[in-house]
Amino acid sequence: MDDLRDKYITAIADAADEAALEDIRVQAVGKKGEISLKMRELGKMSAEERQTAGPALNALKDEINSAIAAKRAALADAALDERLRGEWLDVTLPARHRRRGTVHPVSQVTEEVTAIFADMGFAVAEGPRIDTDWYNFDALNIPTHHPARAEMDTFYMHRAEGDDRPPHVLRTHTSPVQIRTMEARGAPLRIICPGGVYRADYDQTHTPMFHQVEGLAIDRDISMANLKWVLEEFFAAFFEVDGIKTRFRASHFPFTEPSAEVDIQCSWVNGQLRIGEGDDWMEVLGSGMVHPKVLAAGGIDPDEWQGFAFGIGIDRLAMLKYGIPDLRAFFDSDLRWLRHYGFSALDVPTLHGGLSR
Ligand code: 2U9
Repeated sequence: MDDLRDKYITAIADAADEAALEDIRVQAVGKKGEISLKMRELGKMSAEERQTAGPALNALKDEINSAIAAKRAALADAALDERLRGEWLDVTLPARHRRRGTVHPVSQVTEEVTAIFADMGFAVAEGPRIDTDWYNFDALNIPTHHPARAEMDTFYMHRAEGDDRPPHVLRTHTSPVQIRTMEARGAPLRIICPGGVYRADYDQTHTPMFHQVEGLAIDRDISMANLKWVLEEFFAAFFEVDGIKTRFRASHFPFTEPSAEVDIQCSWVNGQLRIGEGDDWMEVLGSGMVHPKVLAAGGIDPDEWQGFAFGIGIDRLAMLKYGIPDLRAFFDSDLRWLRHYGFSALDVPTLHGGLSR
């Protein structure tokens, strides 16, 4: 019995892999294995011999089975160790430099604008790019036959004959997001709405999809003076020039009254634009006090609340700040262009770090 034990325990310890181990198991405790055959011989023994040989054989069988289970676990551990050694990766190595991606200028400028307005207490609100004509037009005081609808070169979603659901459009501005946020959250409110918008227009300064950020601040005593301060803070932070001069020119938008287009001080030196110096003016955005009808459409009582709103083109801001000449290149997906104008993924804009290091 001892010889049998030594033979199998040694063989199990020496087994190189799972297959060798299985061979040993079959040889020892399989149906026709050496120990199973010995157990069958118990019948031929005297009762006395059986009394000692029976339990001893059972104990040996148990010992061999446990040794096989332990060895199987050890082989699995060793296989896992081997695999982990092969798949080892140093996550502290620097990122590869070849074929690295870049942050698109539109994304970079959206982050910059968001950081500046967040610092002034504006939260970001988002909404659907496909919306009903009520949210995109009617709620903004642009009724069905208003010329502003025609001017916006709207993309209408296809509707089957007899479909009586309200017409849907690709939003022509982010303003429907403000209406939805007014409905959902009520006043007071201080939000910016960045995102893509759509108009059927295409030339050097227009693409059918472009980006806007619109702002809305509603409270009991908000005025144009608050608007002016917020915008001047924004220009100073965004263009990184202190005390930049602004000019508010009376204008007209259906959704604001009074309305103003806002210019910033600039100069042209040898065909190059310089912002924040000189005696020229550059138009950068539209703004005004929210029209009472628009407040009412958003479920806010215009006798109790008032607010300012403004709209800026993000792509245009990116062109101005980073000297990009043609808007169409933003959406060509030309990798050489993206590598030239794109930003490192690690260059996250923060106010304390300087927005455009
Ligand atoms: C609500 C109320 C008022 C948003 C405004 C403008 C003026 C504006 C243009 C700037 C350049 C669009 O991207 S652009 O072509 N926008 O001139 N936008 S006031 O007024 C709102 C918006 C929402 C509820």
